[in-house]
Amino acid sequence: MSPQVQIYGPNFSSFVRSVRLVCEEKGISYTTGFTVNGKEVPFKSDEHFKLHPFGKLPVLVHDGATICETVAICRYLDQVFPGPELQPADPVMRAKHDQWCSLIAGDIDQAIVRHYLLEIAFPKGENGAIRVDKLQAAEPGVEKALIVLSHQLTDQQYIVGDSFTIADALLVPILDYLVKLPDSNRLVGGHKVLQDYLKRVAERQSYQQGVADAA
Ligand SMILES: N[C@@H](CCC(=O)N[C@@H](CS)C(=O)NCC(=O)O)C(=O)O
Repeated sequence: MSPQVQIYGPNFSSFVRSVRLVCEEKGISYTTGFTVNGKEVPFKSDEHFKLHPFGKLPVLVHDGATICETVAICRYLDQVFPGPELQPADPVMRAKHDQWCSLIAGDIDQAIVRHYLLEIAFPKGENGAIRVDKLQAAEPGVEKALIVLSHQLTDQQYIVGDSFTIADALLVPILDYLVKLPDSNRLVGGHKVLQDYLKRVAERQSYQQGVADAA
């Protein structure tokens, strides 16, 4: 088995960062970018749609296989590579873990990244202005997501217990972008549990190399 994987996608993508985090946690060597097997594959090109039917990122390339969808990629990496297990072994805990992966890569990503952060990062208003009405409309969804996450993290270190899992790898890049906003205190200031969680995560080497150095 090849010890190295390719992650198709840019380092600024929150989902690419999730895969980077998993690689860092497990000690897997990886590359990122728009090259697949030495060939440039432009975003949304026909070649890209062959890798992901909806032209999304990331896509994993490993040993002749291509795998799309972040959760599937992370589970594959956890299964085939040695290193710390990033999913609980107990069936109920595994199901709870999968439940949180689904919630984070689905509803929580939609509320925080797609509806809120992307409006700030890639504004679509007149002359490239941020559409303040869109941000205001998205804020209740962000607040709801933060309440749900705070509740889940109240009595435990990580999303499904006291060990870092794939669910955390999915969540950390999202929250990391949110707390780096200039007015993040307005949204995250009341969620000490989440701030403590991010402090804990930032002490991990995987965060430094998988997220902070990806900037
Ligand atoms: N369901 C996909 C979603 C991935 C996704 O939305 N990725 C973003 C980048 S972070 C993307 O590809 N955006 C381009 C688009 O939606 O066309 C997954 O979990 O991997």
